[in-house]
This record gives sequence, C-alpha cells and structure tokens, in this order.
Amino acid sequence: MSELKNDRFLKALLREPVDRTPVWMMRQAGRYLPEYRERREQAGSFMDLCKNAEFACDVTLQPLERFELDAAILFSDILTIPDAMGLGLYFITGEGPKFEKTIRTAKDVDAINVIDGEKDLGYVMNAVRTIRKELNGRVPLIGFSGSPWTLATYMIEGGSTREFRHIKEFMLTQPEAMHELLDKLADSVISYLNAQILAGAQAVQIFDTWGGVLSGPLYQEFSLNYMKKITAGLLRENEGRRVPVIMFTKGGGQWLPDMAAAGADCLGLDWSTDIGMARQLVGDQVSLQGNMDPSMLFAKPDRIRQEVAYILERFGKGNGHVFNLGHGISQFADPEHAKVFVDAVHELSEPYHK
Ligand code: 1CP
Repeated sequence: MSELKNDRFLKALLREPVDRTPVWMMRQAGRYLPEYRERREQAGSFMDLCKNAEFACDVTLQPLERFELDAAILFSDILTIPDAMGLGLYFITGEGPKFEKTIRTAKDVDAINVIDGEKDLGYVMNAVRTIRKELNGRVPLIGFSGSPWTLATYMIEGGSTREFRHIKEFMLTQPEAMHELLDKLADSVISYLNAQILAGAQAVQIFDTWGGVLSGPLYQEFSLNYMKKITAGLLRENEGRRVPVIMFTKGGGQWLPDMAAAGADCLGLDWSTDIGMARQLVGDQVSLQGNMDPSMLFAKPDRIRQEVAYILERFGKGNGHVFNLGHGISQFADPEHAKVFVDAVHELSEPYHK
C-alpha cells in the first residue's frame, strides 16, 4: 500500500499535533454536486451506484477534485446491512429509503441472521479496495456503518420516520426482542467494519443519527451499550497504524461524558452543542469532530468564514479537532460555498497549531 501523503486527519483524531485543522464534510459526495447527479442517472438507481465499484469510487473522489478535503469517505449507505439481512431496500425519489419487509415481532427478530461483512457485502469491500487504490495515498479513507439503534429504526419503521412510533412501542413492550435485534446488529456491524478495515478503510465512523430521540437512560440501554460492544470488537490497528473510531450521536450533546468513556477515539458533535464546552467535558479522553450548522452554507461567504473562525476559537489552541459540519451537507447547498468553508478552515486554523 502506498504511503499516506496527508495524514492530518488521522493525527487529529488521535490528538497528535498537526499544522492545520483537518476538514471533511459528512455526506460530501451527494446530490448537491451536479457531477454526482449525472453519475447517479447513469447508474440507474442509488443501489446500482453503490454496487458498481468503479462508480462508487468515482463519486467518492468527486468532492476531492473540487475541495481540499483531508479525508475521503466511502460512498455507500448505512442501510446495506438490513438489505443484506434480507429486508429488501429500495428508494423512491423524494421519499427516501424504504424496506419491503419490516421487523414487528419477536419471531421476525429470530429470523434475522448476523451478516458476514466480506461474504454478504462483498460489493462494499470491492468499492473500498478500488477507492484505496485510486486514492493512492492522497488522503485517508473513512469507512462507516450505522449504529445498531439507528439501523433498527429503519428496519422496524420500514423507512424514514419523524415520530419513531413503531420502534419505541417495540422497545417499550418487547424489550427482550429489541435487545436481541440490537445484539445481532452489533455483531453484524463489527463484522462489516472489520471487513472494511481489512479492505483498506483507515478510520471508521459509527453514525448514530437517531440516538438523540431517546431519553438518557434509554439512550444508554438501547444505543450506547451496543456502540460500546462495537468499539470493543473492532480491529484497532492495521497496516502498522491505529485505526481510529469516530462515534457520532446526533442530539447526543448532553451525554458526552458517557460517550467519551465508550471506547471511541473521537466524538462527532452536531451544531447544537458548543464545542468549547464539549472539550471541557471530555478533557483529554477523546478528540472532537464538528460542528458547523450545515445551514450555514446557505449564508454568504463572509458569514461562513466568520462562523468557521468562531468555532475554531471556541475549540481553542491545541490538538484533537477535526472540522466538519454538524450533520450531512444539504442537497441544496451551493458547491462554491462548500469550497469557501473548506478553505476557511485551513486558512484560519494555522495560528491554533503554533
Ligand atoms: O438518490 C440518492 O442519490 C440518494 C441520496 C443518498 C446518498 C447520497 C442516500 C440515500 N445515501 C447517500 C450516501 C450516504 N449515506 C453516505 C455517503 C458518503 C458521504 O458521506 O459522502 C453516507 C455516509 C450515508 C449515511 C446515511 N444514510 C445515514 C447516516 C448519516 C446521516 O446523514 O445521518 C443515514 C441516516 C442514511 C439513510 C439514508 N440513505 C439515503 C437517505 C436519503 C437517507 C436518510 C433518510 C432519512 O433522513 O431518514
């Protein structure tokens, strides 16, 4: 494997010194880029785009052609695991992901098998290998998975939801079956992420997009516990380097001290938490990733730069900050504004590393 030319991102995740604050954007490959929409059209469907290693590699690299990003993220989706479990994932334009089958009873849970990352999701591993080769050491590649709780919301609801009615009813009335499902998902995520690491992912992120819809004790019991199981089961070193783990719970700002003790190297923050306060709470246990409101990209360039400056100042001097948006970039964001954002992070962060 080729030498890594820019390892700022991996160093910052491990709280090692860097020259400038590294930056990437959640969902950096996607619908806000015209070249992505073109490829997506060519592929025919979103899943065809994910399953074709050349196409997946191509869209992974698209944002790197435009912006000076310090990391690439595998182009895929968190819902590949439930799809591999046999639930039948499909997409309806404008409505987001849907499943042909849903999980509603303990019997449904019993019928689910733990997946094997390399065997059942070989197309993802092929994409990882293709991207690593094509990156040729330019920047590190991030692999990812959904958290068990977040995957379960889609499996039980059958798609996106605002209310989380079915999953919360299931959790509250059939807690044993819920735990059995989450445990199978945690084992599947471990196998999936380890396969990504062996295929070439140099850091991994666990997306707990819906952990924040739970109250504190239920977050601990039904989401954080299973992410702990995952961090304990992951390969933490490959190719002679540590493979850092990032844990991102959207809406999890008030649980940072518990999350910091859950075995991840870095915690992702959404924009509702002040990053200076977060740093005080976690101390030197973990690094922090975030956290500009993605809507800030709708502002004019001066305002975007001002916000970047503010977040850098709130984090302050020293190691352990990876700049990012607080959640995925909007499909309506102007790519020129994304460029302003990325450039501003590099330009304005130098004094914080002297
Ligand atoms: O038709 C299309 O082009 C579909 C849009 C799309 C894209 C670009 C989907 C469907 N998934 C993706 C790619 C994707 N999904 C990536 C690619 C890598 C990158 O960041 O560039 C990643 C990391 C994800 C992860 C993902 N998928 C999450 C977690 C992150 C988050 O934003 O919270 C979630 C919740 C999903 C489910 C999903 N898949 C697609 C959509 C539109 C959604 C969200 C649905 C919802 O809001 O409930």
